[in-house]
Amino acid sequence: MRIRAGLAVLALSAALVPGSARADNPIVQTIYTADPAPLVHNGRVYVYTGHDEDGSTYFTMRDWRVYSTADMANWTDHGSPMSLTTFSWASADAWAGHVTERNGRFYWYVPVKNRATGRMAIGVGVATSPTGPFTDALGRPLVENGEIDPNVFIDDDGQAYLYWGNPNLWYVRLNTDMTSYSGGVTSIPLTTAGFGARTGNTGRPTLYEEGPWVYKRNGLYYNVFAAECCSEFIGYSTAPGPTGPWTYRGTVMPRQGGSFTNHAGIVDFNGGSYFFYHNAALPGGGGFTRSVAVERFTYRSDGTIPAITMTAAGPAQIGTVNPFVRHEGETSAWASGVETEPTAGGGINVGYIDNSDYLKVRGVAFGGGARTFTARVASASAGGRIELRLGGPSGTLAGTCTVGGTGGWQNWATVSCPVTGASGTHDLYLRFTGGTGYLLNLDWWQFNA
Ligand code: FUB
Repeated sequence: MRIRAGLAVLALSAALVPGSARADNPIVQTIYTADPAPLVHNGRVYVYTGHDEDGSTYFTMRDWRVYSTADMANWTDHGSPMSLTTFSWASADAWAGHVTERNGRFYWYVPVKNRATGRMAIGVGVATSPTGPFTDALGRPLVENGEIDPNVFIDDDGQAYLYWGNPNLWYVRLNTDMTSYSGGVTSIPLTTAGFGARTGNTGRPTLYEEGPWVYKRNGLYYNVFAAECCSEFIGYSTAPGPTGPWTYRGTVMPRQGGSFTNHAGIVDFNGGSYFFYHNAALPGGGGFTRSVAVERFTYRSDGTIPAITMTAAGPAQIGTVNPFVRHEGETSAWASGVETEPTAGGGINVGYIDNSDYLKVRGVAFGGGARTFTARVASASAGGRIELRLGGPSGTLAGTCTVGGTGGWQNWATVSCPVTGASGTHDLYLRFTGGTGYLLNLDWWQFNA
């Protein structure tokens, strides 16, 4: 799949961020992503997403994806560690899931269509790493009532709750194994006091539509959800306990961004609070070709959530990137024109690179200066060049590495070239140039001082 940073992104940037030259939202530019579920683990934010297929005219989704960051600006693509094929009993609809960690295991709760019943059911993938691979924990659905969008919250007393639902809102109490539950499937009453009154369409009594995101902060329980389809906005309710009673508190994110759905996930990381959502910001974007984005926000002193607006800039970077250690090619703030793919032998590489494609790495601290640049590359064609530019894809040229053919797209070789004028902190652009057709693949890069 090939999404070019074109007029749609520039138009969104101009519309949402007057005067801003940065445009690092949405956080994934190589494919369409949806339904973000963030998880903080070991100093990184992992975001688990769905994957809208190119040209989709329905929620045509076959696998899930994982991305992570340490600085909220540069995101690493970890590929697809779970798909419909993980669940032998599932036939379609790899929709909005949620990952939680317990006792060193990562549990990925997902809604999929049960082939046997034709209904939506909740399956559980399990892994020992946040990036998988995930396997089917049960070999069957954990719970099935035709409804979607699972979300798990583990309270301070260790009791875990699985919430889900559209058009209703349900929960079960999970056992500590996270793959079974005690007691029955319980309905959360959708009262207008709890979830707001719908003014317009349909027979639904409240604003609640789908996509619950339940968490606890300073003793208060929050349920942030997609409201009042279609199009959806994001609203929220609070409660004194994990099962209610809920009180509707208002809008978190208004209708914006060109997708008729939205889907929320919230985490605190490194002293900041971050709101993940999706929109239609990439070229070709729409209700079935969505993209995950993120904003930083601050709770009000009374714990209420301010209205959050979509931006094309995204959050400020935390810290800087050290160029003198190895970086994966698939870690960037913006990837223009390229794709990622599994690398033979493991990992991910950047591929399908054409003339003028580029990768932006935000906030690279060269300090007193870099002398050389080294990259792991492969090319089944005649190769091309990697231009090292500072501040923009046409910014100051600090070096050019020539890449020749290596005899295959997975035949890897190391190339180096001299660097001049790279000192201080800059956004680094790896700009690829050459002839027609695919030029080269990039696995990793590093500068030397
Ligand atoms: O992505 C498919 C569905 O669209 C999700 O399950 C809902 O939350 C909505 O975003």
